[in-house]
Amino acid sequence: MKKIYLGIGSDMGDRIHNLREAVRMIGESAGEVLRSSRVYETEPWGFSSESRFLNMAIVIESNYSPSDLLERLLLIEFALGRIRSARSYSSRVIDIDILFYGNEVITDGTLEIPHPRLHERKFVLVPLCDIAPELHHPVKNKTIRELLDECD
Ligand code: PH2
Ligand code: MG
Ligand code: MG
Repeated sequence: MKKIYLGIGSDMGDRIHNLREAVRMIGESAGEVLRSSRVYETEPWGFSSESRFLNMAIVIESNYSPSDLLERLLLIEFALGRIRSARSYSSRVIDIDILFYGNEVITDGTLEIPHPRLHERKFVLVPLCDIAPELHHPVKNKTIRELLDECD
């Protein structure tokens, strides 16, 4: 069993409902949900938009391989009505990102774990710090709390 940290965000529709449904469906088809962070309202990062996000982080326990897990998370996004746009960042009903997969470092085209931009993003680090302040980033070689302290 691996401990896997996920970041979840929504800035369209009934945002809190979208987060709750995502967590419920992750528990049903991806792994056991061990802990959930609080939910934070955040400004859009990296693009401009009228709407604010709700963001949270959870940790699950699962035996699925990273690619099988990713496939399941994409199916959940799709089931909740996510339509992927050609633009890199845009508003979305739901986004579920794999932040950490155990302490593994994975780079194979579609999958990059740990998530390559998590250390730049307070909307990821703040919720993550709720549930795993001492979690060690295997590439940055720092804890989540340290990464959050350094993030501007
Ligand atoms: N996700 C992005 C880009 N920008 N900004 C906020 N506040 N929250 C997000 O979840 C988010 C974002 C790409 O996935
Ligand atoms: Mg994302
Ligand atoms: Mg994503």
